[in-house]
Amino acid sequence: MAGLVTTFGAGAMTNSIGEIRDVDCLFVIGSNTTEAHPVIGMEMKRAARRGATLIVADPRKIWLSTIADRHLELTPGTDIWLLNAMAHVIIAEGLTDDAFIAANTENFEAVVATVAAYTPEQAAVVTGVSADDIRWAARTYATTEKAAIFYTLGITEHSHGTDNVCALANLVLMTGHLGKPSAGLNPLRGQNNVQGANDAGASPIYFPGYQRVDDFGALARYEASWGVTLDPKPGLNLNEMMKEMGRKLRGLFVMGEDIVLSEPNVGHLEKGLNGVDFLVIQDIFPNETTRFAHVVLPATSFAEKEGTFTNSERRVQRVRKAVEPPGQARADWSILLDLAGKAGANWTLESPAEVYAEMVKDTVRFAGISHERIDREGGLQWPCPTPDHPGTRTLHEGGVLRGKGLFTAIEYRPSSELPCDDYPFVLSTGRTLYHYNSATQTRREEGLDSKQPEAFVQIHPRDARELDVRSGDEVAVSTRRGEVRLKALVTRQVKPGRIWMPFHFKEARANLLTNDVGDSVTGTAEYKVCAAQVVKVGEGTSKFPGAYAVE
Ligand SMILES: Nc1nc2c(c(=O)[nH]1)N[C@H]1C(S)=C(S)[C@@H](COP(=O)(O)OP(=O)(O)OC[C@H]3O[C@@H](n4cnc5c(=O)[nH]c(N)nc54)[C@H](O)[C@@H]3O)O[C@H]1N2
Ligand SMILES: Nc1nc2c(c(=O)[nH]1)N[C@H]1C(S)=C(S)[C@@H](COP(=O)(O)OP(=O)(O)OC[C@H]3O[C@@H](n4cnc5c(=O)[nH]c(N)nc54)[C@H](O)[C@@H]3O)O[C@H]1N2
Ligand SMILES: [Mo]
Repeated sequence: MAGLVTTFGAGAMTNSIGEIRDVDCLFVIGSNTTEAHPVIGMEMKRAARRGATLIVADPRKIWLSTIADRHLELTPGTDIWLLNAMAHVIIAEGLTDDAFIAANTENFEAVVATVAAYTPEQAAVVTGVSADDIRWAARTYATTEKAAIFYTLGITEHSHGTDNVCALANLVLMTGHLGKPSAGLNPLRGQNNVQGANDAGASPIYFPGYQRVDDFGALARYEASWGVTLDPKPGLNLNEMMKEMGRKLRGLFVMGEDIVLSEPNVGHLEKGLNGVDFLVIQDIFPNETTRFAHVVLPATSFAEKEGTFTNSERRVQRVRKAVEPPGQARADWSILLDLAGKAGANWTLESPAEVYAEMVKDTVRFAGISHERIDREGGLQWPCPTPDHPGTRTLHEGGVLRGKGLFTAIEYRPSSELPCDDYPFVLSTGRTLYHYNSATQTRREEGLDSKQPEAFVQIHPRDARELDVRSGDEVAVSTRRGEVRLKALVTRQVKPGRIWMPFHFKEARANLLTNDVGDSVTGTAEYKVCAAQVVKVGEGTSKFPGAYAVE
C-alpha cells in the first residue's frame, strides 16, 4: 500500500477482477494465486486458456507456473534485479510509451540512469533467470497492449518490500499500462476485509481514506468533525509494536489477530507478552494468543453480524446476519462502542449503517457509498464521491490520481539474512489451499483439517539425499531464533538450497524461525527469506496425510 500510495496516489488494485479474463499478458509475481486467491486464479487460468501469455516469477513451482508460458524461477529476494533488468531492456530497445511518460509521469530520468547498470546478463547471475527469459519477459510485457501485473507477498514480505512495489510501478509507468481496462498493477489483498480496514484508517499513519495524520488540513478537518484534539504524530507500526512489547508497550488490545502464531520471531515476542501489564483479546475463538490474555471479549463471526466488507477490487459489499450469535458473543463494533463509552466518549451510533456513514462523511473517495445504496444497487467500487456516482471500475482512467505517476530509482539491497555455513538453507514460508492463516478457523472444520492435519517442510531431493532424509522422516529446522520439528516432504517444488513450510500449524510454528526485521518503510516482516539449518531427528513413513507438492 505504501508503495502504491507514493507512486500512483491510491493503495489498491488499479483494475477489477472481471477484467482479468480479457488480459493478454499476465505477469504474476510472488503470488501463489490458485491456492491463496482461487477465484482470481480461475480467471487467470481462463485468460491463459483463451491464449493470453502467462509469465510467472516465483522461486517455487506453483500450479500457475505449470501452465505458464515461462516460469522465471528466481532466487528469493532478488526481484529488484529481475525488474530493473526488465526496465533496462524496455528502455534499451525503445519499447517505452513516451507519450504516456511525458503527459502522466515525473522523474523518469532517475530510473533511466539507475537501471543502465542492471544488464540482463548481470541479472542472470544474481537471479538465476536466464538473460534470454528476462529479455523475452520484458518485450512481451511492454509490447502487449492489455498487460497486467499481479503481486502479493512474494513481493511485499521482504525488508525491501516497498522497493519491490516501486520497481513494479516503474515498469507500469514506462509502458503506459495504467488507467486502461485489463492492465494496471494489482496487489491481491489477503483477508476478506483487509482493504476495508485500511480504507477505514486502521493504520498508524492514516485517517479514513488514506489522509495522513500529519497532514494538517486533514488533522484540522477531523478535529472539527470529531470535536477532539488529535495527535499529528504517526503511531508505531505493527513491527515496532511487537519490538516494544512489555517495554514501551505496557497494555495491548488485540482484535482478530493471533499474533503468537502470525508474528515473526515469536519466541522473542512471547517474552515481551509475559511482561505486559494488561492484554485484552477480542476474538471469535480461543487461539494461541488468548493464553496470554487477562480478558477475552467474545466477538461474533462474519455470519452472525451486519456490516460491510471491501474486497480486493475496492468493492464495498454488504455482509448480512445469517445466524444468531452463540452465548455472550457480540458484534465487534458494539463491543467497541461500549468500551468507548466507559472511556468517557459519548458515541451515539446505533447500527453498522450509522457507523459506516460516520466513517465516510469526511472522506471524498467513499462519500457516495452507504448501506442503503448497496442494499439497493449491490456492491460499489471506490472512488465513489457522490450518491449519484456509479463507482469506479478502473483507477487512473482520467489521469493518475496522484497527479503525476512518480518514478522511483531503486537500487538492489540483499535480504537481511543470507545463507552461511551454519545455516546453509534459505527458508521461506507461506500458506496452503486448505488452511487459513493462523488456522484457528480451518482447523476447527473437519473437512479441511482431514485434508491437511499436520505440518511439513519441503526439501529438494538432492539436499534430502545429503541429509539422509526421506519423505515422512522427522527433521529439526533451526534458525538463529529457534527450532521446530516436523515432517519432511521431499519434492522438486523447491530448488536445491531452499526449503519451504506453511505457517498454519501451532505444533510447528514457522514463526519461531522467521526474522523480525521489517521493511524500511512499512515494517512488514521478512517472512519470505531467512537462513536455516536442517537435521534429521527420526525415521517416518513415506506417506503422510496433507502433504502435497506441485512438480
Ligand atoms: N488458502 C488460503 N488462502 C489465503 C490465505 C491462507 O492462509 N490460506 N491467506 C490470505 C492472506 S492473509 C494473504 S496476505 C494472501 C497471500 O497470498 P500469497 O502471497 O499468494 O501467499 P504466499 O503463500 O505467502 O505466497 C506467495 C508466493 O510468493 C512466492 N515467493 C516467495 N519469496 C519470493 C520472492 O523473493 N520473490 C518472488 N517473486 N516470489 C516469492 C512464494 O513461492 C509463493 O508462491 O492469501 C490469502 N488467501
Ligand atoms: N511465517 C509467516 N507468517 C505470516 C505470514 C507468512 O506468509 N509467513 N503472513 C502474514 C499475513 S499476510 C497475515 S494477514 C497474518 C495473518 O495472521 P492473523 O491475522 O493473526 O490470522 P487470522 O487467522 O487471519 O486471524 C486471526 C484471528 O481472527 C479471528 N477472527 C476471525 N473473524 C473474526 C471477527 O469477525 N472478529 C474478531 N474479533 N476476530 C475474528 C480468528 O479467530 C483468529 O484468531 O499472518 C502473517 N504471518
Ligand atoms: Mo495477509
